[in-house]
Parts: sequence; structure tokens; C-alpha cells
Amino acid sequence: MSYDVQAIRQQFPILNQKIHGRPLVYLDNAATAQKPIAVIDAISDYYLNYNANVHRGVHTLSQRATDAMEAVREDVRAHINAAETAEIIFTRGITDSINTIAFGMGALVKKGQNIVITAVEHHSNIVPWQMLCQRTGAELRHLPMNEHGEVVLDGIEEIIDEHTAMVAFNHISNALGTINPVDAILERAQKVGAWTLVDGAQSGPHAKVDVRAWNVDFFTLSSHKMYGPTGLGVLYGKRERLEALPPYQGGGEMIATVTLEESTYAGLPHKFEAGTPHIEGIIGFGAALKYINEVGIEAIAAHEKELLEYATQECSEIEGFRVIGDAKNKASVLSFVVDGTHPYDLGVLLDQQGVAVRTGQHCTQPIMDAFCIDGTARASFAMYNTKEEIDLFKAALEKAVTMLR
Ligand code: C6P
Repeated sequence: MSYDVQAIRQQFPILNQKIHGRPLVYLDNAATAQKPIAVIDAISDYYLNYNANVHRGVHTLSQRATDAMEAVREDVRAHINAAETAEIIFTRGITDSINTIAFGMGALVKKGQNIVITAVEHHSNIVPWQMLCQRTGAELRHLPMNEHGEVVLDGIEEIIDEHTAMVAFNHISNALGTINPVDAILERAQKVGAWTLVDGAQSGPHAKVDVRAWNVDFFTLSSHKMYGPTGLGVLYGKRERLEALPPYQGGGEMIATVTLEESTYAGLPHKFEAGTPHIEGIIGFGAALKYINEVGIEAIAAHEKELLEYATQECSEIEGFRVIGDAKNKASVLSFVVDGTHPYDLGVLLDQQGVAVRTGQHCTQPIMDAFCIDGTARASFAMYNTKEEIDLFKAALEKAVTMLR
């Protein structure tokens, strides 16, 4: 069946509106994606019909809510091919997931060991490791980046060595769109026995991931970038790794027994899920996953690749337009500057013409520093974007550039 983008757009009512009198062209999907009706309906169905706390009540509504939430845990397990549902932890997002692991590893990592990231990380995969290194005396290292925004593997044997405790990196860069060489990095990390974590914030909506094929220790997803609700993430961890880590937060639900003196902890996944979870978020995320699978992640990726190539080619005709990050292997993100203009001004003038892009550093200051720029304007594509929208974007950008020069 051919890809029916107009049918998909009908499932996203928010797209059908005008901004400053112009049709909305939403190209800020790497920040957060819009939500299909199926997600909105699943959340309102929960509140209209079975709102209750989970794992706590014998009453019918609580059991229905628990069943619905636990069914999503199984859907996530199947989606990433984890071995068991106990390895799927619901968190507040990627940031929360990475902090959970970095905090827990504080009990295991020692001075003399090192943590390895890459030069193309989001701040949420830099700062928690810096904090871990400050606490433990471990060293933070990184795999460098070249002028195309690609991770450089030369010298990987020296950087990831037998003292490496963790290698943590993103699958796809949010600022550049670079698809990182996951297999090669994991292979080296696994050879020296380091733990591994892949940040799937930007790959979740664009690529199929099989955590067992990768044999990765931890993998994390963000619901709101995958057409689901905000405030929710997934942390996958291999059972033996999660069991080796202390819990990140204490409170209800994560315990087995509590006395006023001491507590013992619940088993997986509850050990890492203190407090009432984001129940409606999880239920909404289940609907989002179902919708992604109905459209087909490969079909979505192919559609977005076409959009990226078209946008890159069209916008390159604008004088002074420079792509930031022209890796061979890229997904869905067009980060750019236009000589003689500031990205922020471009963002404001694009908005006035109905086009939503993100501007600034994209929580990746080290990448911006390496390119010697203050920031970029970033157009990022999703399953519902069209070539017609890219034409509108290009025309709006041309106008903005003319106004600013
Ligand atoms: N990037 C962007 O506009 P949270 O906020 O915790 O759900 O996700 C953080 C995060 C981690 N890693 C990567 C690769 C990301 O892209 C993000 C979020 C958004 O690019 C908001 S800064």
C-alpha cells in the first residue's frame, strides 16, 4: 500500500489550523511530536471510564487501570524485543532514565575507571555522567566528532579500554540528525566488558530497535517524541544489570517491606518506579505505539528520508544557507544557519509565516561550540509532514532571509 500522508494528517487535528493567518507547518518534531486522535481518545477514555490508581486497589476500576497500564508494558517489551516485561521501567523521560542509571552506578564505579560518551550528545547524556564522575573520581571521556557531525571511530581502542565502566551514546543526534555507528561502538564496549546505554530519544519515532540484537544493557525512549504524552519515558535494562543497581528514588510501590528503621525493595520493575506512575501517559503511549505500528516504522522512515532529501536540496538553493551536520547517515533533522542572519531571528520570522522550527543550541552546546556557532535553526520531520509544507517552509525562509539582510 502506498503511504497516504493525507489520511495520516486527518488523525492529527492540531495540524489543521492557521498561525498568524497562515496554515501551520509544524517542523519541530524533534522537540515533541503532535498526538493522533487515538492517543487523545485513549487518555479521555481512561478519565471518562476507569480513572483509578494502579497496583493498589482490589476494586474494579483500579484493576482495569492496572491491566491497561501493564498491557502497555508488554507492548513496549514487544516493540523493542526485550526478554521480559520486568525489564521495562516507566520513567519521566530520557533525562530521568539516564539519571536513574548514572545515579545507580555511583555505587559501583570507582576512581581509575572511566565513562565514555560521544561529542554529539544531548546535555541529558553528558551532565549525569559528569555528576557521576565528580562523585566517584572516575574520568569522563568522549569519542570525537568530525566536520560532518559524524562520530569518529579512529582511536576507539584507546578511548574505550579495559577500565571503561559505561559507554553511553545516542542512536540519532537531535541537533544534527546523524545516525551513529551503534554496532561498532557497542562491539568495542562489549569487547572490554563495559556496560552500554543507548539513548533512543530521536530514533524511537524513526527506527525499529531490537535491544537483544544489539545486546545493549540499557536503552531509553521518550513517549512525547513518539506521538505519545509528555512526562513519560521508558528505560529498558537487562535484568542482571537492573538488579545490580540500587533504586534511584525511595517511596511507595518500590518496596517489599518497610519498618520505621529500614526497608527492603520490591523486585523489577517496581524497584525503579517509586510513587504513583503517569498512568494516563502510559495508556496514551500504548495508543501511540499501536498507531506507529499500524502506519509502519519502515514506511515512516522512508517517507521522512524523502522529506529530508527534498528539504536539503531545496533550501540549499538559498544564498548563504549552510547545513550543520551533513553526515552520510542522517535521519529527519535539518539543522542550518544562513550567513548574515541569526537563527533566533529566522525562527521568529518563520513563525510569523506559520512555520514552527526550533532555534538555539538544542541542549547540545558542545556541538555548537565545535562548529563555532551560537546555534542553528532546526527543521525536523515527522510522519505527517509533506513536500508541500517544505515548499511553504522554503518560501518563508527565503522571505525571512530577505527581510534580515
Ligand atoms: N530533545 C529537542 O528539541 P527528555 O526531555 O528527557 O524527554 O529528552 C531529552 C533528550 C535526550 N536525548 C536526546 C537525543 C534528545 O533529543 C532529548 C530531547 C529535545 O531536541 C528537547 S531538548
